[in-house]
Amino acid sequence: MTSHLPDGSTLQLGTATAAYQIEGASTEDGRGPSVWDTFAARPGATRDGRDGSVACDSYHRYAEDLDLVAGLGAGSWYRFSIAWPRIIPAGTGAVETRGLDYYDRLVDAALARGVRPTATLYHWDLPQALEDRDGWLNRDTAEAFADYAMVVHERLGDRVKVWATHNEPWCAAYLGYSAGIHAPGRREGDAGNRAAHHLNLGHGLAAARLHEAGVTDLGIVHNLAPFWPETPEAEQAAAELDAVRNRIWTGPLAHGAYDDELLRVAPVLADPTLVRDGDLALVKGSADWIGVNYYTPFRPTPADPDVPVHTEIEAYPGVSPISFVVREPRTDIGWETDASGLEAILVQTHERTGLPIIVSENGAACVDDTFVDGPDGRPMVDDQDRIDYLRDHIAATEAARKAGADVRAYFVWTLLDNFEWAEGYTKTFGIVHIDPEDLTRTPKASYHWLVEHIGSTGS
Ligand code: PNW
Repeated sequence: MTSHLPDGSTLQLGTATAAYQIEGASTEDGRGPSVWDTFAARPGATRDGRDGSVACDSYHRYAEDLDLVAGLGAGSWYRFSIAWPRIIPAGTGAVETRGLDYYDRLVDAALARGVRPTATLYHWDLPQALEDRDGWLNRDTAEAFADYAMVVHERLGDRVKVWATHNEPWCAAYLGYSAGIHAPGRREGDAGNRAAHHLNLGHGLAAARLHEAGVTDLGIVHNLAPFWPETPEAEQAAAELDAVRNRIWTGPLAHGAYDDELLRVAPVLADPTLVRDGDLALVKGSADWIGVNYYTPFRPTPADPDVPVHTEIEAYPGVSPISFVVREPRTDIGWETDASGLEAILVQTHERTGLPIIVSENGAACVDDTFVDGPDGRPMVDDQDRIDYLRDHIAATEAARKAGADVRAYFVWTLLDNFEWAEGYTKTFGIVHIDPEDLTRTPKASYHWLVEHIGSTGS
């Protein structure tokens, strides 16, 4: 079998985006509503009250965006996601050809520029019609996901060779169904655990069918994170968090099972009406690579009334009450910066799965209010703090490779300042600035830094 993954001789670099965060055009060409359209319309759901209906308007400006990706260097990778409600607007049933046509144009435009596309099938924009039937709490959603995956593959599979099923199903499950801070905004105790199982199942069902259709490089993208206890008293909680955040995904992939500690923390995962015979066997060995999205380490500490309980913890009814220490420095979104956490999670993921790894997202929200003259004389964001973050994390990725982790590629989150979910447009992760009025794209200093870095390392 030919593999289309980077071969690992050097670390390949690229950038990543997600459909709802950049496309806009949310009612165009027959796109159905998604849970994020519905959720973002609720008062208070996003920090600035805004949604993704216009976003970066990449639905119309994708050619310009791909010029920017191509400008990063020869053969650079572009990770994008496909909006399920553009393809099957009601979640199941009728296929919208105009939605497929859009991704067809996008992929052709990428290839024409020498950009290597990798597609993620699900980055949280569930068709609202499926949420109306209980979304990821309904096992049928997993089946519907596999059907949708096949429709997309049938159209794009001749040109897209590296695929991912889900992006960060942890967020979709726990932030969506237990913490209520992401769509669909439900706060229903351990619903997150049940949604998580159906996301695992959806991945497994889609993987079986995609492999049968000839896909050789199918992955899944997780936001795995290191949990570093601050004190010996927090060790138990750290292990429990590692179970619900990390091992709930890597266990089924590597062993076809949820481990005993996870089952203690999330007993519903032992319920045979939820986890049916054969579900986890389907997931075992189903990934050809694993994506790791990394931003920050977590430092659990015994519950302290003066340290706010992180939203994380509200998502896990079964985990011992704890707080998190967040050290300096922090990015603009409040997440601690520590590149050694990336090296640690890559080595741990290698040990747990043995799979080729892609750092499928890493980047920093920065204040972005310092301007200098750009190469064309126009003002350019001087985001030295983002450059420092990226340099240190790329170095940590190289360190993980030296330590034996099979890391093939590193994708910066993200190409464009975009709709940052519950934060609206208030937090910017882009290496390209977007003018809020007319959506003009202006590369930041970090973009130019990345061009030079890719040029000098030949990756
Ligand atoms: C990830 N949290 O999202 C996503 O994959 C991207 O779409 C996103 O833009 C990026 O990271 C930066 O946030 C997350 O609250 C959003 O724990 C929120 C959380 C985690 C991940």
